[in-house]
Amino acid sequence: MGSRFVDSTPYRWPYNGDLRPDNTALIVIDMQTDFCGPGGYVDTMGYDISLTRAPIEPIRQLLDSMRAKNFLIIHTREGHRPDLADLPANKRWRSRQIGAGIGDPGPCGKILIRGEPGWDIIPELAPLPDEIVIDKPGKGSFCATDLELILRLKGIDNIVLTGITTDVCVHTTMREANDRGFECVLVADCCGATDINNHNAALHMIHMQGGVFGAVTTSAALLNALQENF
Ligand code: C5J
Repeated sequence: MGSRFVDSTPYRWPYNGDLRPDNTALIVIDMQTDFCGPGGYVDTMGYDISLTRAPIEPIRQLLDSMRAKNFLIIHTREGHRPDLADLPANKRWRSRQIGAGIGDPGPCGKILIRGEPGWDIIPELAPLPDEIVIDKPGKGSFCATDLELILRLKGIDNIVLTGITTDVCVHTTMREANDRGFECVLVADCCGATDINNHNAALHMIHMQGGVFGAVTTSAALLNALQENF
C-alpha cells in the first residue's frame, strides 16, 4: 500500500496509493481536428465544437506537468486505412446518414482517414517525437491495437484518461482498461463530449458501484497531487 493519492470521487485514486511515474500513464484520446477542429468530422455533423475544444488547455497543462515528471505519455488517433479495409460497412453507412460519411471528402480531407489533415492531432497537443501514438480503427483504444502489450511491457498499473469524447472513445477505453485490471481515473475537465448531458452522464456512471470503472478527478486535483508528491 502506497501513500500517494489524488483527490477524486467516489474514492481517492489510485485505490492502493501506489502512484509513481514508472507505473502510471497519461492517455490523451483522439484530440484530432476531426473531433475538435473547424471543418472536421464533428463539425461537419453539426455539433458544437466548443464542447470538444474545452479540454485543450487543461490537457496542455497536464501534459506539461506529466512530461516534466517523466510519466509515460500515450496519444491515440481514431481513423481508417485509406483503402477502407478496416472500416465496417455499418459505421460508414451510419456516418453518411448524418452527412459526414467516413472516407468521403470534406473540408479537412477525407473524413477520419489516416494521413488526411483532419485526422491529425491538433498542433496545440502534438505528440513529442518520443511519445507513443496508437492508431485505432474503433472507439476503444485496446481494440485492434498494441496498446495493452505496450502498457504491460512498460509496467503500467495506473491510467489517467483525457481526451474526446467523454461518452464514446474515452468511456470505451476506460471500460476496456478496467476489465484488463488497470486502475483508471478520468480527468473531467480534460474531457469533452458532443453533448453536455452525455458528458455529465458519463461521469455519473463511473460513480456507481463504488467506482464501477475507476474514479473521476479534475486537472487541478491531479496537478496538486503531482506537485506535492513528485
Ligand atoms: C467518436 C470519439 N465520438 N473519439 N469518437 O466517434 O469519441
